[in-house]
Amino acid sequence: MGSLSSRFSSYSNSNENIRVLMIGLDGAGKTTILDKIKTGDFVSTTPTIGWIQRANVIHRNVHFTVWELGSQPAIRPMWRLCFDNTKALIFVVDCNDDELRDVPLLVFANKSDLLEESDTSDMTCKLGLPKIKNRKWHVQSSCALTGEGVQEGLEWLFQSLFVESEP
Ligand code: G3D
Ligand code: MG
Repeated sequence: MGSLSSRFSSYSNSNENIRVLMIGLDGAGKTTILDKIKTGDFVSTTPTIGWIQRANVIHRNVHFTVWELGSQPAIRPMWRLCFDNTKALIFVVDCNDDELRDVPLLVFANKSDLLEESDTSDMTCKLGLPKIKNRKWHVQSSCALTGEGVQEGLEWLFQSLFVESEP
């Protein structure tokens, strides 16, 4: 593996496209972000193709292709078709979603059986969860195959919904 600068220059000196997938709930603003990318000064536009939309962008001399994937349940099985050679993922959240604004957030750090250590603190920081102040959140290590951690996660939800909110 090369250094950061050599990897950067190999991308910026080539015509290789960095493939990025953009997902998120319906209405989160994905298409708007994609449109913004398309109408920027440094962007070439491309047509919409059904459940998937694309925008090309050159940022710091590197070519990115951002694909917005539709989020309807019928479409989600097709996401996997786009995974090949994907280098990054963008997840768009509507931070003004009033209906979900205060609800507790449970993150299952699943497939913990595939890790030697199931320490979730690193992932918790990478997800930026400690910065969330307006809702309760919890990361639960789990293995859905054995059920390990699943009940614990539900118990946390129960506690945060019914016990801790009691006067
Ligand atoms: P999606 O592609 O994720 O389904 P869209 O979402 O890009 O279609 O956006 C859904 C709605 O959110 C649109 O409004 C859009 O204008 C609005 N929207 C997107 N980004 C923002 C933002 O940053 N701020 C605000 N205030 N609205 C935003 P409509 O009314 O067209 O449904
Ligand atoms: Mg859209």
